[in-house]
Amino acid sequence: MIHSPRRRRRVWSAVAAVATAGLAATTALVMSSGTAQAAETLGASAAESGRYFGAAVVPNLLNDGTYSSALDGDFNSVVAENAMKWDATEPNPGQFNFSGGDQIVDYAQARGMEVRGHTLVWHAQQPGWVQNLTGNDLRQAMLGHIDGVAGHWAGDIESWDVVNEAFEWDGSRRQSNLQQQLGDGWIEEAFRAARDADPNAKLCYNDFSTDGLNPKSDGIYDMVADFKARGVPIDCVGFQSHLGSNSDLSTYQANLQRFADLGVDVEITELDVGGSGGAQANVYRQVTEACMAVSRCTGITTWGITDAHSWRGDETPLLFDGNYQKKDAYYAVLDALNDGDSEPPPGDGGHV
Ligand code: 9MR
Repeated sequence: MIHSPRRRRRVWSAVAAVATAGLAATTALVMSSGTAQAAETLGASAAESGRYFGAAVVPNLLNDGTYSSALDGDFNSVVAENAMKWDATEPNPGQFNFSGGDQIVDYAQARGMEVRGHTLVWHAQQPGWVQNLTGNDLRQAMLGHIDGVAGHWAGDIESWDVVNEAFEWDGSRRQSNLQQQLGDGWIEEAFRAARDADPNAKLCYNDFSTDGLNPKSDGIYDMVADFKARGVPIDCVGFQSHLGSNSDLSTYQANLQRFADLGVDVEITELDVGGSGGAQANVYRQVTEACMAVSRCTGITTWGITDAHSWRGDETPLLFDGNYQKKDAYYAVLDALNDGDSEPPPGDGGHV
């Protein structure tokens, strides 16, 4: 298949990234009144250890000045909350619509931000025409979708969530249409197709409720170990991390580390924490510290920017409140990214 020529943009985005990073570093040095190294935005702080700090975004909101100011001010990576999913990108067989995703990629490249890809194959948000396919028709649809979408953005995407949420809590495979129609091999077929379509993107498996050593993360661990042993292309595992203030994170870091020890990167891909105040901030801090402690944890993405636009908005789970004010959780993350060297929040006597 001949894909549109987005690939050449990588060079320009790299130039822009260097320029932006340089500016950010200079600004941080000039503005910091405390320790010289503590950067003052999430993105710049993460970048100091070679990591990214990202947010899930919605194309329409990129035109909202308050939203885009918050995004530009603190984040150096974006992912489409919905715009790159199967229902959005291939509403009819072989007929692609890249408009929302293109808007996000263009926005990011103009600012030197990285782009994560989410998600090529998932049991949810499939267009109607896919839901009724069986056997080899479904296989061909899946492979054609991966070729079309990953091919279109080839060279633009840092890491793709190739397969999303294919496991159950007990570590068994989810009995989706993909699993039932295509059998166990469908996940590796998807990864091989993604590698062919975009050899430059890192390829991730992504899931939720994998926030520690548990039967579900065990099942995924076994799959990744098997892929690595047999040379199936996989580069990273995404830990969504949809959490609450009471989440038990006692084995969170150990879980990240055991995956990293298999030879894949790990990424926190959809972080949000229901709650408020210090309890919420503490969970955010623990997640950030865990990522910082695992050298192969390459970055953190929060599943949105502001509580005003969140899939679980009534739980106020994000770093900025509904009026775009930075919350305790924001300062906890910033401080953890700076290894405890951040300035305290305005009007606060000490660290969160
Ligand atoms: O945040 C997304 C929401 O706007 C959509 O309605 C929903 C549809 O299933 O998907 C949400 O994003 C999900 C993500 O793609 C995969 N992990 C769970 C996320 C929250 O449901």
